[in-house]
Amino acid sequence: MTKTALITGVTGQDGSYLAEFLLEKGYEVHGIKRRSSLFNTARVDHIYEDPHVDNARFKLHYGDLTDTSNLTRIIQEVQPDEVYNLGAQSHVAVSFESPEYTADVDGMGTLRLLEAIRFLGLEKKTRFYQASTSELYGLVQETPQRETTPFYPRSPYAVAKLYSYWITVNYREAYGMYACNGILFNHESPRRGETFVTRKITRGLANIAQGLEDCLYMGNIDALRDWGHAKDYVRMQWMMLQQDAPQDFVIATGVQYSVRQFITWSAEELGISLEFTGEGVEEIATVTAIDGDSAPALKVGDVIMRIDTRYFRPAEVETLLGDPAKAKSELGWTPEITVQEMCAEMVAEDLKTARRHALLKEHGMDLPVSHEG
Ligand code: NDP
Ligand code: GDR
Repeated sequence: MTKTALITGVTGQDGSYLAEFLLEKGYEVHGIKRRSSLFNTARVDHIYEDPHVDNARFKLHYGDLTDTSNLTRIIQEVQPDEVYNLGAQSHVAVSFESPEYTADVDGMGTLRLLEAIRFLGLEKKTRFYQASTSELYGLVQETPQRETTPFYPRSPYAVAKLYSYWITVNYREAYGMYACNGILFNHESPRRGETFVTRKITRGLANIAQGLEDCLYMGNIDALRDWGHAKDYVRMQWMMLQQDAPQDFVIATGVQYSVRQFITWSAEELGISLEFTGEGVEEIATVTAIDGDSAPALKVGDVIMRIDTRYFRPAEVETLLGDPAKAKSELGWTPEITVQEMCAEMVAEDLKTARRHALLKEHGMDLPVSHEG
């Protein structure tokens, strides 16, 4: 029997990898996309199937996590075996600027989905995955963080996700639903949104190397994160829904590095050696050597990173380090891609794009480069 999955947030980083993964497993995959004035399906265009063709296994529906009626209608139509709730206003810094919207989408959105499943009498059929987050640990109470570590959220995003975590547990306990939380630590890829720190760095440095930008402006580069690859993490999202009983799991690598270290690695992938000097907001990174031909626009002595306080957050999560022991012992899951391999892949992809843009620029076809992030 072909299984049917519904993914909210299918146009995002994780949604696109998960859709690919489930299609490979033979699923019929439905995704919810938002109505937007521009196309927003770039991450899933390569798996798009013409809905007019018989037996299309990948289908998109317009919808929004703020709209109960459309969520209920889509679930009724799709009758999913599995729902993956990946949709969210997922940017922590943005959540301070749009706290109410973030609460609505990231908190109430989860309740709307769970209620729709229950209202439609699907609570014994439909399994539910909630995209929970290491941001729940916020001001960390224990290191490394595991399933039993107390939460202390530090942003409107994390507080909204805390509601979603507990409402998922509650529907499991109250209605016997197969509902579980994956408490995922940061995971990245070449498909990562451009304003998250890793992608901002790999894209920014590739652009600088090719002469499309001058300098990377960063926030708190002392922050420590446990970074994995999104491909490894979506595999685990699926595994969590294939067990005899629903449980919550921490998904992490168990290793942490600073944002500064990620800048150093990314620069090295471009053949650039950097020296960090100065303290606090005065800190800068200067080019000390250049190897190879990836950075034709740079010379020794160029300053390519500065601190801009506008990227500081009203309350920061300084350090996160996960303990994936339970996922390993109970599900046999371990990450296959290291953070250094992931960084190399991200830089290579962004360099390809930057080279194309530099070529266009050389021929008088200048493309605007967005600096926001
Ligand atoms: P992205 O930001 O890449 O994707 C978020 C998705 O949610 C996009 O498809 C976006 O649509 C969609 N979305 C946003 N608002 C709404 C809305 N109102 N209604 C419906 N859909 C909406 O996130 P990731 O793929 O990185 O993360 C997936 C999930 O996992 C998120 O819930 C995130 O909070 C959580 N998470 C992520 C981690 C990470 O490190 N990546 C770690 C832990 C948890 P559009 O494309 O139109 O913007
Ligand atoms: P995070 O990811 O907040 O951990 O949330 P992000 O990549 O945005 O920040 C990581 C750390 O880097 C610091 N930082 C900067 N961050 C950004 N975006 N831009 C900067 O210029 C910058 N300079 C320093 C941040 O302060 C932070 O400490 C991500 C999201 O995917 C969430 O949805 C998810 O739940 C968590 O990871 C786990």
